[in-house]
Amino acid sequence: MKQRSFVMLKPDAVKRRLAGEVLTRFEKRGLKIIATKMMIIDSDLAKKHYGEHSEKPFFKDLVNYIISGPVLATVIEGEECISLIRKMVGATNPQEADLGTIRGDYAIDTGRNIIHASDSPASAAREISLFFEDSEICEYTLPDEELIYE
Ligand code: YYY
Ligand code: MG
Repeated sequence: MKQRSFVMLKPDAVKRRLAGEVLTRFEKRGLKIIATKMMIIDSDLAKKHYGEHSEKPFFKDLVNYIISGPVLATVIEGEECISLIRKMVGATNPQEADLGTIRGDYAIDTGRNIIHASDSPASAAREISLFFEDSEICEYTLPDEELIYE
């Protein structure tokens, strides 16, 4: 099933000049970027985005960190792409992330783990609507889709 996932390159990724490299991984996999924008998010949006963690001890640091610099908010589309992207991203704690995953290749600390990706269809829908208007999402066909999909 075709899915959309919300992917966000965190301030460490942008400031370490890794944004292009990380997006390239998704492009090379055959996934389609259908929206992206750089933004400095305010604490209201950050708290909503990470609402499920509001009672966790790391919540305050997480919010302060995610508003500390620019993020690249992105929507990616592809067959079953929510779980596919989570596999490409790797474990939350980069120390436990396999080599070859984004976090396993570029990150060291949990609190600076480069990237966010939706963990379910429900969170993808919620997160995409938090960050994007429908009019900001671009529907188009890739010329090589028949080489990517059966
Ligand atoms: O979805 P994912 O980003 O892999 O992990 P979550 O459990 O949703 O946590 C969101 C975010 O919170 C994580 O990417 C880093 C931060 N965090 C933390 O700082 N310390 C923890 N023990 C767990 C998560
Ligand atoms: Mg999560």
